[in-house]
Amino acid sequence: MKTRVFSGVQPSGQLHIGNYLGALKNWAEIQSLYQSIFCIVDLHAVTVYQDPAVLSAKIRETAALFIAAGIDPEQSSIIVQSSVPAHAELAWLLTCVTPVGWLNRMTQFKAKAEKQETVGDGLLQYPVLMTADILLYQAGVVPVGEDQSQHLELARDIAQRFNSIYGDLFIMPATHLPAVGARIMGLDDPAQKMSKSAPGSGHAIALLDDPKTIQKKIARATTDSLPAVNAESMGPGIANLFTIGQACEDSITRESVDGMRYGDFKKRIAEAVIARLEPIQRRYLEVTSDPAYVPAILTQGRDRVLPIAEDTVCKAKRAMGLYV
Ligand code: AQP
Repeated sequence: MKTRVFSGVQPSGQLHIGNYLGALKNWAEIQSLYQSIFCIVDLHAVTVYQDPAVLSAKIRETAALFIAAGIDPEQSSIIVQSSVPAHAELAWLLTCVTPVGWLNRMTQFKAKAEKQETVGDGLLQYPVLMTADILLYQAGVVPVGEDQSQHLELARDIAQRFNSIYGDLFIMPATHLPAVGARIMGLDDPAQKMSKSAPGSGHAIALLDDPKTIQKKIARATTDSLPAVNAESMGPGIANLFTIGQACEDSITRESVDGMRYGDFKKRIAEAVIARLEPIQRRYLEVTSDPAYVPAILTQGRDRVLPIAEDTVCKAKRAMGLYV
């Protein structure tokens, strides 16, 4: 049997070029090598408040963007997390073997908790739910951006702890990072990860941004006060734009941009991003032209994965002595 791959994206805002280069592009490239399951993790999204009407629309939009970005629904299962109850059920079982100290150490929890007036327990439990997502399908490989590496390490720790208490059940998932684009930073602040929920129109390039908007955002991106690119020593803003360009187009290399004036360099990067996103945006329009298409793909995906998920939960409950 092929190794299983699992990964997910939260439908918590507009998907951006960081989500694409750190996750979706990688998924599309490796999907044929594995038995792949790609998930819209809506239960994760509600760890911070989401407007219900917006969330419900974003779930469909995110699924359509998966397909537009190259996920083939015949080859890979595309699912919505909340449509498979076993995600939440296994998460509870794993919560019971996870020390709170492990969760308190998570940097994403600390960063997100700082921004909340009241910190919901779901935010603390976020990485346990993510562990359940992965272990539910006995995924051997999890392709993610660098920001998720710590959560993946925790997933292995939780799996190991469960196995050592209740007997070997879960396989250890390996982290798979993209060669280029594992960490895309905000255009307005190259010290911060590009993020869906960050405020400001100059922060992220959305996958559905039109060419003019992309040109404008890149033209305004924060750089330093030097006049031209020094390929040997790029400041963080220029290095971030270079990473974006290089991940979008192979012909963008250090040699090809060395000595370019910043204005010309930014135009070149914008061209590469626009060219990379154009077929995705075209496909998105096709995919969404029939309103019944995406829901049908999500039902098909759920029906394919349900038996795997239910089997794992059953085994975990049995191992713990619960009533099955
Ligand atoms: N800036 C990034 N660079 C590279 N990869 C990234 N990913 C996210 N941001 C970057 C990768 O995209 C996948 C899905 O991310 P997510 O939606 O589950 O959550 P996130 O990491 O918290 O992404 P955001 O955009 O920052 O969302 P919000 O603002 O809602 O929290 C993951 O594989 C992630 O590594």
